Amino acid sequence: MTPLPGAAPIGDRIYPTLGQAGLDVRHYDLRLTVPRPGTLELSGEVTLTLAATRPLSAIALDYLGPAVQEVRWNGAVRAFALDRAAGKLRVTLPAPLRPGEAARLSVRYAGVAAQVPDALLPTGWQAVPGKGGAGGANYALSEPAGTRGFLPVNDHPSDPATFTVRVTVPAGYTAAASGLETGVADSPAGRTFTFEQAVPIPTYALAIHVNRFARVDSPPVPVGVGGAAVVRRDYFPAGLGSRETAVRAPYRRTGEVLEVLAGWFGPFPFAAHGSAIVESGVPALETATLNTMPVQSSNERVLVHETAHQWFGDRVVLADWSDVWLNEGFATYAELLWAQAQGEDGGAVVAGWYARLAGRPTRPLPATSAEELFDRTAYLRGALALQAVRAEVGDAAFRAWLRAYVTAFSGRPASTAGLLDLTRRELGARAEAALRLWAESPTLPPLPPTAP
Ligand code: LEU
Repeated sequence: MTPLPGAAPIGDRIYPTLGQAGLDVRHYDLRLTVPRPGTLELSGEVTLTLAATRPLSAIALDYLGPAVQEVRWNGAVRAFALDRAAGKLRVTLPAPLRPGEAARLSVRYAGVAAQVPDALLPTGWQAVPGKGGAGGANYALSEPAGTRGFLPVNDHPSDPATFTVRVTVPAGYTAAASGLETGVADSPAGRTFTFEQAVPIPTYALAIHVNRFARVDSPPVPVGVGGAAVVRRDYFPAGLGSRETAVRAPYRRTGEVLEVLAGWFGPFPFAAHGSAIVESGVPALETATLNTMPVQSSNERVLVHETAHQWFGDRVVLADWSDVWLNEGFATYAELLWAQAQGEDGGAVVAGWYARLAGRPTRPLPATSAEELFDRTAYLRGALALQAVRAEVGDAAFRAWLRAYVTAFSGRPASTAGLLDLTRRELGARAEAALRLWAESPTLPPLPPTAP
């Protein structure tokens, strides 16, 4: 189907249908009701505050979720077309939206959330049925493009936005979401938890959890922007039984993890940080301010990895999914920085990464298919590329370069080309060449040295 004029997708190299070119969603104000946790039933009302970077005659949001009941444009009811095959909710505008104008688009919907299939796993809204008559749980696990299964969005990381999320759940349940909790209110519909995510994040990084949780608050750590105190809270499912002590243990070190990583990457970019633990066999995900952590991934290494993604992925955002190594390589590299801060042998970590790549097919860092996005190249070759830069310039310049990258690309789409340019400017041609070899060579470059 040809897109409406003025509603072309962004043109992602891996997911060419995602997003709308020229659309800039500034804010999502979401009310979500989860009437029966553990099922996929939900209803939602979302108002997008949006702007255009080129004249738009129509809005085409990514959406695969429950039936749409009503769409409003600046408060007035408006016709819409739900194109299930294309995964788009299209609204033709009464007059083109011009650059510099802001508008509000509201969507009301209810029914059953769709799981969005991807190369690795079903993404989007997840349901964990309760055991033995007990209530179940729900959470979002949306990388790369699952948010559209339960929320109409401009579902591409190059358009990060702020969020207000209000989640209404039955009595006895707790909702958690990205950002600071700003209110809890009871009504006949249940209990409503409100969260403000005041710094823009990509749509896939939005955390939403519903469960019978124990919330554990910990002392804030002053590693935020300008020394701001970062609020800390973790959510543990009730009923972990004999596993509880082991599952909770790594999260006691979240404050130290923040301190070590902020020492390298610069201030923590958000107002809060912690983790919400889920009981299902999914991979961990770096949902903003609240890592989504499966029980079986509840260890320090994964906690460090997902926490590093708060800088790389959640604050520094991707221009294109093909460059996802910029997320995974930096987050994997953080595992080495943490190990070294614990007095461990960094050389062994780096050699271990290299051994897992040697003697197998390899590829340049930019991915060319969805199957490649989360492979060993993205994680391990990505991390080794950073070690090659560090080996070239030493720790002090490497630290300054990491911070310069975060500063230059906070809330701005990053790419391999952008990082190479920044490297040349900050560190010179030799460091750029070292990085470029790892980014572009069809073969595996030699093992970079590790200082003792
Ligand atoms: N970004 C995740 C990670 O931290 C992986 C994703 C496939 C859920 O490794």
